[in-house]
Amino acid sequence: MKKVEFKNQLKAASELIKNGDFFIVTAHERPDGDALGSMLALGHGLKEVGKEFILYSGDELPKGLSFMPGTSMLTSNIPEKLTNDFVLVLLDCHEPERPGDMGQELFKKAASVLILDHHLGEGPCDGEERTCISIIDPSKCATAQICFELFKELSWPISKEMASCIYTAVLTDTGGFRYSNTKEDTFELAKELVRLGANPYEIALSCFETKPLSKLKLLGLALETLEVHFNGLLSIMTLTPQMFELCGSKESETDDFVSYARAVDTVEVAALIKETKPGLVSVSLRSKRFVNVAEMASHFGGGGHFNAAGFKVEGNPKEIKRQVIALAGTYLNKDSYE
Ligand SMILES: [Mn+2]
Repeated sequence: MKKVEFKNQLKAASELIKNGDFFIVTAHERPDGDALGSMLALGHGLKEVGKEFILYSGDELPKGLSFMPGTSMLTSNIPEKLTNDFVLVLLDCHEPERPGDMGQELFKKAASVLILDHHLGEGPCDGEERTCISIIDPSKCATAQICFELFKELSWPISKEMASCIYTAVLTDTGGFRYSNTKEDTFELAKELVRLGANPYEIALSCFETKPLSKLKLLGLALETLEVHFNGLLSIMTLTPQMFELCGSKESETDDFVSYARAVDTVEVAALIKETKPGLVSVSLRSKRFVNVAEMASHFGGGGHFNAAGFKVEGNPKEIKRQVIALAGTYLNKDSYE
């Protein structure tokens, strides 16, 4: 997104917020630190200026993110008699179905729509007659960075709570300032957030060093399944419903497992193949440098970023694994598959 266009869209978005009275704010399902951080930061801001709003998430709050200030504002209930007099704010995703069951309905009913996202892809605003503003900027390290810039455009004061939510989003979406989306302006943003009251040590402890034992036990089982293909260029880890049951752990606890597969020295592409319920398979893909895993995921109806993406399909996990290996092979320029 060009700078001028970004600035113009930001202005339009701030007008939409100033003029709106009632907002339904949501993000992609199985929300991560950026999805929740963006929602909560916006919630704090809307509350401060006296706007009515709902922060909707159909999922249970992931335990590891429950430290974020303002989680009591989240709800999984949308009033049944919903007038269409609301602004839908879609965060950290741009497809109306990404928030889960309610997504499409909210998108249909909304009087106007605002989308803030940093994933690759086009928003649904083309051809819309109502106000539909989408700011999709993959150059941003996190959606919360766009939120922060929007708050500045609105001249909202940024509280310690808002700063902490945004810092959490930035820290988690950059993998602790390690991923390729970490740039000069990421550190500038982080510096400003710390100045505004975010506590880097406490947030880092909460994000990375408060794992439930069940999660580490499950990670142990997952690591047992680690295998490599194409001379070590592709690594794959697998999780079955039985493993979840054995460890008493939840799907939300596996969000960073794929990074262990990616950490193998020879690896370019890593995949975590996870059968959460019998027949329901979700796959996380990561790459280090040259493979666009968002494009890989799009072959299965998914999407994401250049170096981090995923998809969810129904089917046999063994068959899906075979397909992932075959597809990865075409990206890793191999003549034959193992
Ligand atoms: Mn994000």
